[in-house]
Amino acid sequence: MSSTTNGKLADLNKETVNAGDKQHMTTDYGIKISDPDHTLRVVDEKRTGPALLEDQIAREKIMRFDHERIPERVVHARGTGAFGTFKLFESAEDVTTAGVLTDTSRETPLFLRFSTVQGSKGSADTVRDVRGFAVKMYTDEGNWDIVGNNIPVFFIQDAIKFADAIHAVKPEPHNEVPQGQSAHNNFWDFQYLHSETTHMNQWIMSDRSIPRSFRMMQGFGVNTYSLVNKEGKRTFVKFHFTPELGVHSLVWDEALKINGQDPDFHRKDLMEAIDNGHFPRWKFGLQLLPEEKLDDFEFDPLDATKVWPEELIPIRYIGQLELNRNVDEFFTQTEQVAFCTSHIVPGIDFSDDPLLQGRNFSYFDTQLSRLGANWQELPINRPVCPYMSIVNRDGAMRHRITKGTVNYWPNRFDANPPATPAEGGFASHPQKVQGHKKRGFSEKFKEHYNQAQVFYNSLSPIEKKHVASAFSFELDHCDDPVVYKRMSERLTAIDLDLAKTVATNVGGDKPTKPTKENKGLKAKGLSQLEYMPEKPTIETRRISILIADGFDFNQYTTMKEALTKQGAFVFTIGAQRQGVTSESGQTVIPDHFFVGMRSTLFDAVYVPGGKHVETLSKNGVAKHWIAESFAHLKAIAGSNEAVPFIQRQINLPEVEVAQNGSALKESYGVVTGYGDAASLLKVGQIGPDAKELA
Ligand code: HDE
Repeated sequence: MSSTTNGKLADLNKETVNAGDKQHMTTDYGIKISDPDHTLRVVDEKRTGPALLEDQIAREKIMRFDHERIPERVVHARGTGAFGTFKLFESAEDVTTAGVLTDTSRETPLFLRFSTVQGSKGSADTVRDVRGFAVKMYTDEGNWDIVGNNIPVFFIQDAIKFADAIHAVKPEPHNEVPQGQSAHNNFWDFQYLHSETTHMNQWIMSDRSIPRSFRMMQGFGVNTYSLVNKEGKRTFVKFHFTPELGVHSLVWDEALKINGQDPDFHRKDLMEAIDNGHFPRWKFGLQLLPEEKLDDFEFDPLDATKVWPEELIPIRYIGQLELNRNVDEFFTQTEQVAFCTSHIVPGIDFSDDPLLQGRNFSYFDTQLSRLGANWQELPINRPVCPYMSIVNRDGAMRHRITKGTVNYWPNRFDANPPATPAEGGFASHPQKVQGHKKRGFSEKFKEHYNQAQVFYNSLSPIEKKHVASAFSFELDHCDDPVVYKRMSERLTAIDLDLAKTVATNVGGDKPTKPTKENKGLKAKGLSQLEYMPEKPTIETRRISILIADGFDFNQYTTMKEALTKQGAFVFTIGAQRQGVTSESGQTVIPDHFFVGMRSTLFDAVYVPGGKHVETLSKNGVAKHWIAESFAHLKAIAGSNEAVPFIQRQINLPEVEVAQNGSALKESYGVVTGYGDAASLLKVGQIGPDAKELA
């Protein structure tokens, strides 16, 4: 969608200036500046004397700089955003009147911000953490924000506990350590003392918390909202976004290394895909629960520490979210965007989900301290539909000018009248409430382990192993025995073997019996292996080709072209960037040289044949590239002379390689072969469809 058809981009264009223009430099009050490089001062040929306070130009520049920073978000400070569109394929008019969910002719512009939770604004991207998935849809009826995560449940049940939960995970107060991770005493102390976190603990210790890309993770609204249809009937709803590319994760060692090698890995990955026209897409779905069925489950559907099992409440996919444009400026767009769970449009309403109730207060409030009273007027936040309140006005940095003599309702002119529901006015669903005014929860909120166990049971063996390793890593970083002993003991409520493994690794007491018997119950949709792309693809995958002087040019170009044709992003990594010469005399300018990059930043590697293998065999970085790619389960391919080179680095006799000219073999994702590169492509292990690739 271009900025002429996307209503929000057109709106932002009104505020956009081009830093590249040759327009003269001015002060902020408009006078042209003749010397931006020297302060007004007392100066002669011999001496540079003191600066003069009179220099309004220098003062403006210095003072503006002094005030460039605003408070970072108290949580989710590290983030990246992009613009996109929402399309509806199927009307949900049976359950809602919301235009965005019923009018299939619309394309609704949106902004999506991804984030991590724990780290500061400058922390690394690939930390183990929940990822935020916050969507602002600029609908014809006002802004609708779904402020979700990539994990469908949350740590706590009551918003009053949020400050404790966040203090416990954030760097500890005495020394501001650790940054960008939850592996410390306070976090796990809190987790143990709140058994309601047990379910979320399983999710965050799974591969879900180290995604390969923002483009390859699910988004969940987490909290329960309501939809209301034209008959006034209410249906509870959970929102789902399922990525077209499937759900994929890094391996932990890789994530740790990328944190140092390229802390911006995820934000660059998103920008790279969008800039190259590979727009990430998510299917949008609803889980719907008619109001009268609220009591039909052994858990309370309004408890945000529980999922709605898909066997009981299937997802109805009705639309698609696409990201198709990067931001023009980080601060005014990604940093100043402000989400509010309370931003809903007619046809959508809240529920009594106790987390949502608290969030509805918190988000608006936090924007006031982050951005000031007029935060909704900021270009990125204002709606694209007409909006007007003669009462909400003034405050710091108000810039809209509202003409007229009255600023209250009702007024003698009938200025700024409310709209009836028939005219599109928002009307809260008339909900009947009952109960006693007291602190606490109803009975079903008190069960904390069932779904945690089902989640663990539903994982594949390798995913389970990763959960055990993740708990072991985290608790190993806790040096208080009270913390790691109690937490490894808590795992007996999930699975005795898991508890034993973790206790052994981290020095917990040896668990002997389960605190909750594991009957092996499983459910759909929990293992991320269920979310593979409908059509396997290497689109947008980053593939490295290693070359040094003497590489086989034909093999290099055949492979590069075939991969590029399939939408992969191919990078040539050479012994030097000045130019690498092939056996047949052609020179290639590599994208990077060996030491500038690492295997971790790519999904696969290819080594063409040729005499260059002699150089590669003596180069520690090139050798490590192959060994590390193998350890991180990447696809590896090689031709001719590269075959024994690859095998030496992998050093596993059971990984077979071809022994003669015609044979092509693959094993453990390693594809090697003799002959031209085109015949290697036929193996099809590095692409979607062997025939297509060849
Ligand atoms: Fe947030 N959360 N949250 N949160 N949250 C914020 O609002 C809060 C919760 C989530 O990209 C803050 O604008 C409370 C659940 C995302 O700008 C703050 C509670 C979920 C983002 C806040 C929760 C989230 C935030 C800080 C417990 C998943 C980043 C800055 C009741 C559904 C949005 C801001 C962005 C940000 C409060 C729990 C997701 C302080 C009180 C559950 C994605 O208002």
